[in-house]
Amino acid sequence: MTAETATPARPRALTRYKPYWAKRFGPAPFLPMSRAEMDALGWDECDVIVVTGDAYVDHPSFGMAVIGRVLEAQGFRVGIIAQPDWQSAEPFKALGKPRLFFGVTAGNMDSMINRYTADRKIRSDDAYTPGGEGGKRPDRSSLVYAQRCREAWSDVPIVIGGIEASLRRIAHYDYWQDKVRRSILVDSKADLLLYGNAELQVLEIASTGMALGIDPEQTYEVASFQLRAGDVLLSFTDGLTDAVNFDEQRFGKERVRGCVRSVLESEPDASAARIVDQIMWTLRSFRGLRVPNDDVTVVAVRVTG
Ligand code: B12
Repeated sequence: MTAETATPARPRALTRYKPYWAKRFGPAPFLPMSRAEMDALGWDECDVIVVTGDAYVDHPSFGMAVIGRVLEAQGFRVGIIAQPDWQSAEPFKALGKPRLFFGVTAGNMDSMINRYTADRKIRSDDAYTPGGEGGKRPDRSSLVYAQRCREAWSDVPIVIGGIEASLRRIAHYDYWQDKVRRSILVDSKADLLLYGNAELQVLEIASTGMALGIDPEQTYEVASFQLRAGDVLLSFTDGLTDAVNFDEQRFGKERVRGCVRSVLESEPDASAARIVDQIMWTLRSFRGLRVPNDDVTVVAVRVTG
C-alpha cells in the first residue's frame, strides 16, 4: 500500500503583481465619490468604479471598502458610487468612464433580504444606510445597477460580486417569487461574476487586463484612410505611455509623438525599425534605472513606394 501525502498549495500573495503606475498617488483619505474629489487627488479618471447598494463607509465591514482599498494598495484608482438613484444612467456617469471595469455589488446583504421581511413586508429600516433609512436601493440591486452601468458606458466590462451575486451565482430558488431563477450572471448581463471573498480574483482581473484580440460579440468601428508614401502607423501597449521616471512623470503620448517627429526631421527616410529603436531608446533614458512597471510593445509600419 502506498500512502500519498498532499502538500497544501501555498496561498497566493495579494501582492504578487507589479503595482500599477498610479500607486505613486498613494492612499486617498477616502475613495472619491465625485469628480471634485477625484480632481483633489489629481486623478483624471478611475481605473475601477465600485457601485454599491450600501452607504460608503471606509471600514473593513463594508465590502466596497475592502475591495476598493485592496485595489488601491496595488496602485489602481478606485471610485465609489454608493446608493445611486437608479431611475436613470446619469448618476452612474458621475465619475466618468472607468478605465478597466465597473464592480457592481448589492452591498453587504442580498437586496431582497435587505428590503423585505420573511413574511414579505417591506422593512422600515436598513442597517447599511445613514440613519437606518429604508428605500435607498432597488429590489435586485445587482441587476438594476449592472443595467444602468451598461447604459452609461456600453463598452465597459461589468464585474458583479458580493453576497447577492455570490448566493445567486447558479440556478436558485427565489423565496419572493417562489420560483427557480437562473444565474444572476445571465440576468444581469454582466461580463464576470466573482464568488465569495474576491480580493485575489479582483486583483488578478485588474492586473492582467483584458485579453488582446478580436471579440466576436463586440461591435468595432471601421474606418478607412488613404495612406501615402512616407506615412507612419504606430501602435503600442499602455506600458509605453504609463512608464514613470524618478520624478513620477508619465512617458505619455506627447513624448511618443515627439520621438517620431524628431526621427523623421533628422532622417526623413527612417525605417519602421529605426522609429521603434528611437522610441525604445528615449523610453530607456526617460525611465533610467527605475524598475519597469509594465511590459512594453511597440509596432511601427512605414508606408513606402
Ligand atoms: C455585521 C452584520 C450585521 C450588522 C450590521 C451592522 C453594520 N452596519 O455593519 C447587524 C447586526 C445590524 C445586521 C443586521 C442584519 N443582518 Co447581518 N450580518 C452581519 C455580518 C455578520 C457581517 C457583515 C460584514 O461586515 N461583512 C464583511 C464584508 C466585507 O463582507 P462582504 O460584504 O461579504 O464582502 C466581501 C465579499 O462579499 C466580496 N465583495 C463585496 N463587495 C464586492 C464588490 C465587488 C465588485 C466584488 C467583486 C466583490 C465584493 O468581497 C468582500 C471582501 O471579502 C454578516 C455575515 C457575514 N459574515 O458577512 C451578516 C449578514 C449580512 N446579515 C444577514 C441578515 C439576514 C441580517 C438581518 C436581515 C437579520 C434580521 N433578520 O434582522 C439584519 C438586517 C436588518 C436591516 N434592516 O438591514 C445575512 C444576509 C443574508 C443574505 N443572503 O443577504 C448575513 C450574510 C448573515 C447570514 N449568513 O445569514 N447584520
